[in-house]
Amino acid sequence: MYILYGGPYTRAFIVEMVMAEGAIAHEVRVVDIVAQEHRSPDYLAINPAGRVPTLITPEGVALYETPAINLYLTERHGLRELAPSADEPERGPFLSGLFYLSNELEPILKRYFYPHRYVLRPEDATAMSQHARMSAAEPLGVIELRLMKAGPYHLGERFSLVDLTLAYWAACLEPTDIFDSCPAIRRCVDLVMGRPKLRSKFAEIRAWMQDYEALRARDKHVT
Ligand SMILES: N[C@@H](CCC(=O)N[C@@H](CS)C(=O)NCC(=O)O)C(=O)O
Repeated sequence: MYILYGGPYTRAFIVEMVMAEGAIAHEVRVVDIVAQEHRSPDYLAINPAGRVPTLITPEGVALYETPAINLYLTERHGLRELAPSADEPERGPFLSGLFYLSNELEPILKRYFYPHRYVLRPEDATAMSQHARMSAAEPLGVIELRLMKAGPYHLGERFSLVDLTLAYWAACLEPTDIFDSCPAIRRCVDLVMGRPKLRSKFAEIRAWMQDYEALRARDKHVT
C-alpha cells in the first residue's frame, strides 16, 4: 500500500488526483504545513527537504518531487491515459509541458504564495507577491498560446497529467483574476475540473483555498 504524506494547502492533491484517476489504493497521512508539521524532526526524517508531498512506495522507498512521483505512478500502473508512453509521438510534447509547469510557472507561484521568504524587509512582502502575480503572466501567456494553437488540451484532444497539473494551479489561483485574459487555459481547466473522477477533489481544493486565503489575510507569513 502506498502512503502519501500530503493534505490541504499542498500539491499532494495532484498526486491524489492521479491516484483517483488510476484507482490506486493509498493511505493519506496529513502533514499540516500551516502548523509547520513539515519541519518537524519526524517528517524531516522521511523527507529531509521538508516539502510536501512525499510518497512511500509499497516497498518502503520515499519519493519526492511531485512530477517525479506522478510519472512514477503513471508508468508503474500503466496509466496511458494520463501519460503517453515512450513509443507514442505525444511523449515529447507531454514531457515538455510537464517540465515547463514545474520549471517556469511553479517557482513564480512560490514567490506569490510565500513572498516573505524572498524579501529582506517584511514590509516588501506584498510588493513581492504582486510582482510574482505579474511575472506569472509570462509563462501563462506561453501556455495560452500553445493551447490556442493545439488545444483544448496540451496534447490536442488528448487529456494528460500536464492538464491536470495546470488545473490544480488554476484552482489555487481561482481567487485571483489571473485567468481572465486566458480563455484557452480556462477552457482546458474547465474540462479537467469537470472530469467525473476529479470533480470532488477540485471542490475540496476550492474549499481549503478559501480557508488559506483567510489565513493569509490575517498573517502574510503562513508557513
Ligand atoms: N518541487 C517540490 C515542491 C514541493 C513544495 O514546495 N510543496 C509545498 C506545498 S505545495 C511545501 O512543502 N510547502 C512548505 C514550505 O515550502 O515550507 C515538488 O514539486 O514537490
